[in-house]
Amino acid sequence: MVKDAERNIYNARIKGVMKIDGITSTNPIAVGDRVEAEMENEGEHTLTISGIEERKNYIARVSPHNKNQHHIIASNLDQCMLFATLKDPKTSQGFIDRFLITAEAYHIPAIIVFNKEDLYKKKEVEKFRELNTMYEIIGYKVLSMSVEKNTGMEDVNELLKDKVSLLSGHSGVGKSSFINMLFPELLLRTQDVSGWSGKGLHTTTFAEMFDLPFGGKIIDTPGIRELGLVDISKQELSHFYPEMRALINDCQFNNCLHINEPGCAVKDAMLNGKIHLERYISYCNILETIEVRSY
Ligand SMILES: Nc1nc2c(ncn2[C@@H]2O[C@H](COP(=O)(O)OP(=O)(O)OP(=O)(O)O)[C@@H](O)[C@H]2O)c(=O)[nH]1
Ligand SMILES: [Mg+2]
Ligand SMILES: [Zn+2]
Repeated sequence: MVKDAERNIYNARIKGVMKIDGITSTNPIAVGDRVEAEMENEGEHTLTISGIEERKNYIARVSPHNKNQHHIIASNLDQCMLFATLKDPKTSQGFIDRFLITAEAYHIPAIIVFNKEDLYKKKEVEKFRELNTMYEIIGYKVLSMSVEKNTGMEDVNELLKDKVSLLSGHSGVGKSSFINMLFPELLLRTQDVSGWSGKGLHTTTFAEMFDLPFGGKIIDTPGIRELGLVDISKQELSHFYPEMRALINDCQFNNCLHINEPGCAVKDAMLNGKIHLERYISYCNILETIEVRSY
C-alpha cells in the first residue's frame, strides 16, 4: 500500500523486476520506502511502482525462511523501539541484545520499552531494575509502561513525537495494543495471550506505518521470534557493544575476540565490574552462534 502526500491510500504493485542496493533481500520494497509510482487505475485507486528513492537507512535481519537472504524490516527510520516484556511473554536478555546489536550495526538509535508493568510482582520489579541500570549505563534509553493500565505511556509518546519510529519485539508484547491506544478509531487486531504457547502465533501479519496524531510516524510490525544477525563477523561483534567498543583499542591483540587472549582490556573490564557480567555472557553466547565463513 502506498500513501501520497495528501494521505490518500492506494493499492500498488511493482513494475517488472527492481534490484536495489545490490543486496539480496526477500522483499524489494519495505515499509518506510519512498517510491515513484504511476496511476494504474484511478477508479480502483491502484498504482504501479516504478522506482524507489535511495534509502537514508534501513534495518534488516536474516530471513526466517532462508538464512542466505536478508529481510528488510523497515527503511528511512529515525529510531527503533524494542517492546519487551518480563512476563506473558518473556523477552530474554539475549533477544534484547541481538536487537541492540542489529540497531548498532545499521546505525539506528534504539530504545527499550518494557510493557505490561501491571503484571510485575516482586521478582519482575527487581529484574526490571537490574536491566534498566544495565542498559542505561551503556547509553540506551529504557522506559516502562502498561498499555493496559495506561501508565508510563506519556514518556513513550514524547520520544515518538516528530520522529519515524519502528516498533519491534516478540509476538504478544503489545505493539498493536499500544498503537490502538494512540488511534482508538483504528482497531488493529490484537490477541489475547492467555494460553500463549510461544509458537506460531502472530496477530499482526504485515508491517504498516501510521501518521501519529502529535507528529511523526510509527511502524507496527509482526512479532519476531528470533533475530538472525545479518553479516556480522566474529571480529566485528564487540564493536556493536558500546561499552566494549570504547576499550577495543586497549587490547593487546588487534584481532582480540575477548575470550582467552592475554592482555584483553574487555575481559579485564568485565572482571573489574566495569562491563556487566550478563552483557559479557550474552556477547560470548552470540559470538558462538556466528559462523565463520570461508570465501
Ligand atoms: N497485562 C497486560 N496486557 C497487555 C498490555 N498491553 C497489551 N496487553 C495484551 O497483550 C496481548 C497481545 O497484544 P498485541 O498488541 O496483540 O501484541 P503484538 O505485540 O501486537 O503481537 P503480534 O502482532 O503478534 O506481534 C493482548 O491480549 C493485549 O490486550 C499491558 O500493558 N498489560
Ligand atoms: Mg500486533
Ligand atoms: Zn580483548
